[in-house]
Amino acid sequence: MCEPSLKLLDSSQFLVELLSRATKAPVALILHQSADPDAVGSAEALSVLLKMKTGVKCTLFAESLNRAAKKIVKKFNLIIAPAEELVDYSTVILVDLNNLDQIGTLAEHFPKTDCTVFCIDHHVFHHKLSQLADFVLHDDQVRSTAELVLKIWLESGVSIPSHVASLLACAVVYDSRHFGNALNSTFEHFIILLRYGADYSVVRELLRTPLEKSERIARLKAVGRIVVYDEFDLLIAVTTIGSYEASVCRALISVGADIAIACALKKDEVRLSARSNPAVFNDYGLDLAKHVMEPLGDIIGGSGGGHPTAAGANGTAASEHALGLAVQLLRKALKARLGTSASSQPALG
Ligand SMILES: [Mn+2]
Repeated sequence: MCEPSLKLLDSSQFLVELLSRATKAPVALILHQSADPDAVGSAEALSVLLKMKTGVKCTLFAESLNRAAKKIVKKFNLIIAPAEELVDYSTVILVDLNNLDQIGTLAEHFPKTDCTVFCIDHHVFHHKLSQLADFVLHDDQVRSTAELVLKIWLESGVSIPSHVASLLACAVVYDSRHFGNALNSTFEHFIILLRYGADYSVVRELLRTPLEKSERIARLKAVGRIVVYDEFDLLIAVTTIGSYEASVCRALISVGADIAIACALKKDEVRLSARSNPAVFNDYGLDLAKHVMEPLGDIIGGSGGGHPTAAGANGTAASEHALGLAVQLLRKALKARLGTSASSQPALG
């Protein structure tokens, strides 16, 4: 599928490679499962640029969209193609993801041969990426893939249309959690998008997605099954749930957990999500993607990854077993960072 050596490029080299290959044959832009505003906005912005520069046909593929992404797709009349149409592409761009376990059923249709694979992403670098992609633009020091797409647009010399600026602005605001974890550069990039005509009132409205009843029920049930460990001077909350594992983690962090891990069993697949407050990464150096979810994904026969403070893994283990492994990996990583032993007794359960 790929050339033997992965090429890590900067934004201008990435654009040059992309323009040299995306000329006549159509291009597929592939998004992760439950694609979010960053995935959708980045992919559409990139496809608009490619169409303007080369006239090539670009198609976006995603197994599913989250609620905010659905609103964006509707507002901007975007088209997301069904998985069955992902055939015979010789150029593929992975957007906002860096391993194929994140694309769900699209993986069955992923081109197997003679395909040049580009990847543009800001998640923690995944060790499998070198076997997957030929050309990579990767930077985990930006809060969104959209900021990497913005750099490409600025390199291209083409003025950014206002609707593209709004799409990228949605992505930046969403992935920075409404600037809650923004860096100086996040604001700088956002201001550039405003100058190109991004409309913040539109962005705010599109990203307003009150929780559905089923999600609130999942959160409440998860609280009923919670076990809290008081270790390493941290409150670690773990729980099992049927779905909404990422939402459950966010809820547990907001009510006081330093680290939250939620495990959901869906059919024959187990999915785990983890979140930590920023102090856990800043003060302890714990990277949930690198130290916990990536190794966990390998152990349970699936894959894991994400960001230092927001990560996930899936596989095929029993949920209690997978959750136990996650806690073990977490303890091991914290011990390695602190050089202390700690009680394994639940603080409350
Ligand atoms: Mn993202």
